[in-house]
Amino acid sequence: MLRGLAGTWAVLGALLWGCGLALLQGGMLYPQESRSRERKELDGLWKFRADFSQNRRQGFEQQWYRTPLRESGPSLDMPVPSSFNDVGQDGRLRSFVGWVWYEREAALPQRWTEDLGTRVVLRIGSAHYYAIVWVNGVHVAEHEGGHLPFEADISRLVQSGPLSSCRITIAINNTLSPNTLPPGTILYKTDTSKYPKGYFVQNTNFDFFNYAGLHRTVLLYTTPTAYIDDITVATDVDQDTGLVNYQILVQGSEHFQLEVCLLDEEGTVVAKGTGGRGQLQVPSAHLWWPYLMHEHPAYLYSLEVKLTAQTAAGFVSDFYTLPVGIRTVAVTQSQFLINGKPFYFHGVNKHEDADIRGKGFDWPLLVKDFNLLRWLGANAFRTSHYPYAEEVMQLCDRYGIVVIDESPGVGIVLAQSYSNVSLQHHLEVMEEMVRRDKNHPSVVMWSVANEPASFLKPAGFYFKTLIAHTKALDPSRPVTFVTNSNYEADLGVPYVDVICVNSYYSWYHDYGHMEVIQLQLATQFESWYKTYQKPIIQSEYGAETITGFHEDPPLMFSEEYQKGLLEQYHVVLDQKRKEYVVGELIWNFADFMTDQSPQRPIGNRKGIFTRQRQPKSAAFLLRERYWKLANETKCHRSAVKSQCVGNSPFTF
Ligand code: GCB
Repeated sequence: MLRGLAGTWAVLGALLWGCGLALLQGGMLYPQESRSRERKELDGLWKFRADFSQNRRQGFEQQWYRTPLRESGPSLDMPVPSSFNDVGQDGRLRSFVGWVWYEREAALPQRWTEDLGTRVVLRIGSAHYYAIVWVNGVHVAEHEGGHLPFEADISRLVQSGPLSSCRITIAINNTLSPNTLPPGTILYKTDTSKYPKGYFVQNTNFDFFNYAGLHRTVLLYTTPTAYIDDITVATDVDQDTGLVNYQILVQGSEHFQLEVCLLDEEGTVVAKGTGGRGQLQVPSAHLWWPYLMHEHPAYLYSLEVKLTAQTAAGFVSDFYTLPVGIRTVAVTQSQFLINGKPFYFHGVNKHEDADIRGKGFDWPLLVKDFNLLRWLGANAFRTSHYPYAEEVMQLCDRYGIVVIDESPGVGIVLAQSYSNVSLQHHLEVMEEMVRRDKNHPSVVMWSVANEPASFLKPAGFYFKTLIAHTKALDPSRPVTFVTNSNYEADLGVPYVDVICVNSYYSWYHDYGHMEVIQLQLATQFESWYKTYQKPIIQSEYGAETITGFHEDPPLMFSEEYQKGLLEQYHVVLDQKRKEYVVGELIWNFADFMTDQSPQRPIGNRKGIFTRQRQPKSAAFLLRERYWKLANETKCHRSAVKSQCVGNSPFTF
């Protein structure tokens, strides 16, 4: 039964396409400029105030959203996008839990406020965690969840009077409870001999700092009042013909025409269609291949969509262009196939994390990270442990970096976090995530969670429901969650397509004993495979390493120990990848910030790069390995084996 599920999955995917995503209300297309659309970023300095009052509710009691923030008290300058935690000198703000208030005046182009045929939308890329938004004191949106975008149509508000600007106020609460994703608990310390009155701490069960604030761009954009609300593409390949199945949703008019046009990278039209749903056929299609798997990886077509709609004001047009990569994904009992060829994930786990800005989006950091990934020869990463910025996904599409797209379901370990309330929220988060990322060819698998207590009784129903829901939303991709439970006790793994397993042999146990790694890792793989006959990814492994610490023979925390531990893993990975192991993702790409604890010397140091993105010795080891693996893949496929010489990074 289990084996059957994995095997038929690819076929079912194609058949079910079109029924998927029915549950989602409305689209969340990336806001882009076009002939019919403008965008105005509101990045820069915002006014900011943390509500330090005892109950953290002074802002609501005094209605800070009603008037400019400067009128209700002092405020700070706060950069957006950025976490608020690390930019100041006030230690209380770094660890603040509760409501913070952001405010910004935006000047609006005259046409936006006067042309009633224009729709003005406020879009917030990521506000961690719960956000309430007002425009000119009027409540316009509320959103739960820190890593996915949300929007409000503010046309009526900005077009109802002679306005040239609008005041945007956003209150954000970073408190995590057993029902949020990720979950957390607030613990009140009531022993007055030890703690002041009302003292509480935020506890979490994940290993990264709970940075908060406006982490991604806040912007205003326009569309006509009749507009392209959503586009869904799912691609397939028949012999050498690429098939692009598309579905387009329109809002604002019932009387409209849609024209679609697919262009290749040279700008030549290769296929055309009309209507809200259809299939485009591309003879001799250039497929989207992962980095290092093809001479021309990451080939992207452009799907140009034109809407012509009748509105009360006459005919309007809307234009949207979606990058499209034609590729297939399938899973067998022992392989992960991209375009029908075995794909081996050799890559990293990441975090959105850096000095000062915390989780704030930053272009230089992003470009540096992608340059490092390509230098390393990494062909994949997992968005551990939450969805990353949309711009990250776009670069993955463009560079051919394959993504396991993970939800913020990290640290689900309390019984309460398996309640119906939690499950309902998790289902909604998956809807938002699939809605946002469904069209990225780089995304090849959804991960619904990381290291949940999947041995607890309710975990079976929880993961069965969650995975089924995700598959209903998107039948075209496999679904997994990342486990560290025992293979006999795990109640969620029966429902995944690929088993992703984390282990830290000779790190969290058998400290210093690297000699046990090979046996323990081989046992791990064999146990899982014998039980499930599904492909396996080593989704985390690694060792804490303080850059510049050297010990030979290797001791824990030294660069030599990190290298040595990795080498032991690689011996077994090299055996098992010939059988059913389909990937290895190092923990972690770079050092990152965590909560303070005796095990974390200013954050987690398992990066192969420092937090400032400088390589540790292990980075060079992995670089050699990843390029070698890439060369091997190429050699397997190459008709002329003599083209593959040596293992040097520079032969590819
Ligand atoms: C894990 C977690 C990851 C941690 C890592 C560690 O298993 O998935 O979030 O940071 O271990 O370093 O302990």
